Amino acid sequence: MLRRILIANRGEIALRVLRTCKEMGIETVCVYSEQDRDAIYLRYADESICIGPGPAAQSYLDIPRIIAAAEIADVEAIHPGYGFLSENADFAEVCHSCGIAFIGPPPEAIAAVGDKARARELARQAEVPVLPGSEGVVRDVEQGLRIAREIGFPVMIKAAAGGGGRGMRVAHSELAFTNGFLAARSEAEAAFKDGSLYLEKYIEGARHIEIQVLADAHGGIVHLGERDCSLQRRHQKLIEEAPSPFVDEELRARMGAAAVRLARLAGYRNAGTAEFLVGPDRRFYFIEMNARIQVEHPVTEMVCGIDLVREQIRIAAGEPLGYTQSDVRLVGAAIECRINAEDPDQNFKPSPGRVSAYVPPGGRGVRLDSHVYAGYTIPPHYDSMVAKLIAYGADRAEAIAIMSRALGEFVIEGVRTTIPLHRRILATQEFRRGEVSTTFVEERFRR
Ligand code: MV4
Repeated sequence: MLRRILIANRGEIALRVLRTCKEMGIETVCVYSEQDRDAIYLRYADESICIGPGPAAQSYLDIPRIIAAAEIADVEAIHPGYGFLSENADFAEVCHSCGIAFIGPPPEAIAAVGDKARARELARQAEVPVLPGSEGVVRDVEQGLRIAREIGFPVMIKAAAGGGGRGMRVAHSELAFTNGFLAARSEAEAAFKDGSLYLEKYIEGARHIEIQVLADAHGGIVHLGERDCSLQRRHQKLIEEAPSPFVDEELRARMGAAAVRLARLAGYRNAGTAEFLVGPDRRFYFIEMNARIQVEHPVTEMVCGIDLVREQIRIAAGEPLGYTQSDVRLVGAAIECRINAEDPDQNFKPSPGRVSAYVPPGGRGVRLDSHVYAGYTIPPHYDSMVAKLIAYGADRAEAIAIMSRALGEFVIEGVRTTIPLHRRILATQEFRRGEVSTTFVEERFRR
């Protein structure tokens, strides 16, 4: 087993990874920016190293600084968390060449699924359904138009280096296509330094459902069921749940088998997530694969009783999974609300600052993943997510009841948060019936 791990991240996920390391008897090394000096998890770590100023480019995204810290602290492995360097194939490569295990997929697998056009081709080869679209990237507007006419409007123009909704455009007509294509290209070039684009038929009214997979270094691959992430606002997920109220045993088995086939063909290892769109007709289409632990992983942990970070560490250490698909049992229902320090009255503008009062919820069925404490100052430099509140119940109705109760208890003062928005969403009939579309929040909670 690994003896000492560096956690190359911050906030709740740094604490989340640290907790599992402690439970496994693994020593922890945290790195932090000058803006994160007061982070609570630094007090729990065996060693903490400041790696630079607040801006992530000079700290959490700076590969040489992180590798230097890892060598000084003499760690055997690096856990990248999510965001930052977690899906950077070059970083994974550098780790390995320095004799440090990267707790994630092999660099080749990160690169293969990180190119979304390539991932689409891999999916096709693995006989995983994809939407009608381009084969690989599109050269220019003319070629794009030809393909768009073939597949029929509306089409979606997506950045090969993108994902998570960035650099995407919907085109409903030929004229809109030309404009959208050029706009998406500039956006992708600016955001990812790669203007490569591909096309997909645009489907409306789909649910966003993702399958968690685990793959060891010995050919063992399992899926851990789905998470329903349909409740989003501007591509930011608000609420996730497992299992999906929309997915039955049969659909789960088919989507799970598809995700496993893709992982096998991609030479995938460690934890990963295959994202699908599922139409009202229950047909599913692969859209992209995420090569990291995801923000919403706790809902899967709750229903399958598996610590995903522990599995990531064991896999990176070369251990076999030790169980097969038939050993995986999903029990109960879990819901996660992402609590952001944002002001819903000011178009969700970030609301950093000092937390003057903090009363976390607790009790039966409640899990709170957060690094916040009373007196903590939320720095303005980073993502505004400050807590993940997870409720677990015997079924969805119980999970909703526990979540509503916990949201009622939760007090965060000094900054604006999305807690009141979550209370209102949980109170709607639509959410309670499990009938929310991806446009629900924008339509129903606009002001
Ligand atoms: C789509 C789509 C419709 N058709 N692709 C959003 C996140 C990114 N990973 C992919 N996304 C979408 N891709 C095709 N071909 C609609 C979305 C989408 C969406 C999906 C789920 C939940 C909310 C959404 C909001 C806007 C767009």
